[in-house]
Amino acid sequence: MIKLVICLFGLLAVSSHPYYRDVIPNGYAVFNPCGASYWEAVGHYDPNHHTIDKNPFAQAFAAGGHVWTAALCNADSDGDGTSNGAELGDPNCVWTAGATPERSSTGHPGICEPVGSGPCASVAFRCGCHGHSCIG
Ligand SMILES: [Ca+2]
Repeated sequence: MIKLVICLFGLLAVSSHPYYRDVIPNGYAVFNPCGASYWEAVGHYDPNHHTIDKNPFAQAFAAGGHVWTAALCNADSDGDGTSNGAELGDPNCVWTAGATPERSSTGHPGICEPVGSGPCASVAFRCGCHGHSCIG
């Protein structure tokens, strides 16, 4: 019985969110506009936690069946003027799972950058702020 529980727990662990990071370019090294470390919870507004609220990139990723497609790559999910592919290091949208991306991630595909200014001035998200109250 204990072995069964451990096995089920293991299955849950591998089927949770970190898997998604394997199917987007630089999924484990996504640029963090709010700090020096990578943005770990890529689909969320909190860089370190899988909060309930999903950012626009996560919503588009889910709508497309959690697959890195040319359409998702070319889209600008967060509306900051730079495509998801360019932000994640696949500017030509040629990356496939397991391959080395063309370059490093230089932006976050679900966080409008620069945070709080330019095209993002009207976006409620601010660094250090997450949850419904600050997404607006
Ligand atoms: Ca962005």
